Amino acid sequence: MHKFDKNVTLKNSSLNDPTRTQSSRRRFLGTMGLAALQLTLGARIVHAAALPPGLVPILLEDDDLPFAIPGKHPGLIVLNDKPINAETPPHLLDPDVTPRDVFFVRNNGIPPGRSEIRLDNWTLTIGGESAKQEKSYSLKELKSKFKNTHLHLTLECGGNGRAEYNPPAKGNQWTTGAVGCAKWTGVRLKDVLEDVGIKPDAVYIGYYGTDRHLSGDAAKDPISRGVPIEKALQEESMIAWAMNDQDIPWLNGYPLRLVFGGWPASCSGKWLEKIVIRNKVHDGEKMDGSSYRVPCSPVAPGEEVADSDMCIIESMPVKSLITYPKSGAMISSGASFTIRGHAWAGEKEVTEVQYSTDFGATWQVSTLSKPVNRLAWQHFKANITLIEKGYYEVWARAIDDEGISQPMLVPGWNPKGYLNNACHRIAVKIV
Ligand SMILES: Nc1nc2c(c(=O)[nH]1)N[C@H]1C(S)=C(S)[C@@H](COP(=O)(O)O)O[C@H]1N2
Ligand SMILES: [Mo]
Repeated sequence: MHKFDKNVTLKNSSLNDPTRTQSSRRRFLGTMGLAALQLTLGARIVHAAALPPGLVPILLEDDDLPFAIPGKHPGLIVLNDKPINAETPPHLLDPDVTPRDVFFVRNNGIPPGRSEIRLDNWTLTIGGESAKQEKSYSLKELKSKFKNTHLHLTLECGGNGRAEYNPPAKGNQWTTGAVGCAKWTGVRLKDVLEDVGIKPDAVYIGYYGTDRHLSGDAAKDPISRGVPIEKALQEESMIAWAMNDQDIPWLNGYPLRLVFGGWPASCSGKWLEKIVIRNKVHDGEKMDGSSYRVPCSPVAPGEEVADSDMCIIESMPVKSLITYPKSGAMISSGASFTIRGHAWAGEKEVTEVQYSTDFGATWQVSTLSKPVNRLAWQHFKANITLIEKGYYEVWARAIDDEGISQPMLVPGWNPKGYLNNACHRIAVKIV
């Protein structure tokens, strides 16, 4: 991780207030199921039957003990443990390439047990009514038969930013951290689909993973989404087995997943075992109703929307995140300090990131990098000097190549709280 500038000292922002964190953490621990508690403890509770419900094991009350998600950084913010969902605080997203252990986790069901996953008999099957044949590949075949590709691709959950909608939307209350951009290694989905053969009537693909429905019902899928065939056939659409040159972390889909940069991350199936080529829009779990769909035309906050008026989310909107300094930084008057972060725009490129230190009254232009490849996030930075002592906010606003910029306020309300791309703000105190 980076070091803070010498002249930047840090103070906890109110959100990171230790008393608040501690009490909400304890409350959260108290609601955990036995399995999750044991996972967190890293040990079986021998006399579990005698443990009063809601009692937090004393080891977990130790404030120095990080909240442990297997394979993940202790600084992740856990939103739910049934299933495990965790987001990344902005300052942990500072590196250009999101490290494996900080990449957010979004699960709809029960992940396959880590020890159940066997590489030697893992197969990916391609079928569906618009496939010319059904064909299966072992991991070894996938890796050796097709050209390997490496791409940096941004994945953002469609519900990132949901917490800000009013009336509130049900679901994980993501703030800003359901996003990351890693280096993925795998093969082009296109090459594999073409090896199987695509019938001319193909319009969509759908995926199936080996995770299980929360109810335990084996006949139900936790999620089975997909993308139009045009997106599936893009050069950047991948079947990946590595993240940042190592195995994909267990909770991010080890050993195999789809990666569709720039689209809601729900399209990118984890623990991938089957892809179907469809002659109609894929009708798997969470493709209909209000799941990953928004009103086709704007509605008033709280308005009921008929199913027939909902449209599937495709490319994600323009957005940016300030990853340095951490909100709450204290900086000496007159000292130059750096701000930096990332910006992305779904299928599009970001052409400018502006920043303001006076609540949007005036905007300045930051230095912006080109993406390392299409569908990778871009990096912005600027040097700021503030003289007058007091409280400031730094706001960032990205603009895409069609001239569309991020809104200052939460954009169009929708029943499930998707697509919030409002500007990110951090607090800075000049002392
Ligand atoms: N098999 C499977 N794939 C899945 C999911 C899931 O629950 N099961 N969740 C989807 C959603 S909603 C998101 S946002 C991304 C999250 O990917 P990550 O956990 O690697 O961050 O995975 C998608 N792929
Ligand atoms: Mo998601």
